[in-house]
Amino acid sequence: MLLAPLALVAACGGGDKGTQEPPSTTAVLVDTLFTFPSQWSSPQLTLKAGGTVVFMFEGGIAHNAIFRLNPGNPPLAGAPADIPPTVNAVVRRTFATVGTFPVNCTIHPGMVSEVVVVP
Ligand SMILES: [Cu+2]
Repeated sequence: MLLAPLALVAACGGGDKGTQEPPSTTAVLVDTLFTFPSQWSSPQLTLKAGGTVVFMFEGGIAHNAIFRLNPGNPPLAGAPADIPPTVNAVVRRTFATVGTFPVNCTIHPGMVSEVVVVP
């Protein structure tokens, strides 16, 4: 099998005029994740520290959310409390700690998003 060549953009740092590039995504204080039948509505959210994710559990299907990829691992430092299996309800979780937190529904393999928490 042939792999398509990647188009790479050379990033040469020669043009620095003393300003920093803004972040590529906009961090917000409130964002929403909906449940589609077996996936989250977005693969990634960028949240300001102290912000809230509103989890909209819809469609009559039970989903949960744990904030780590491996259910056997202990919770990540700074992660909010896991959300137990939930049907047709709204659950909010606050992310107070900077870091990257997977959002993993263990009922549906591969139903993973992540919350990137920035200062
Ligand atoms: Cu699910």
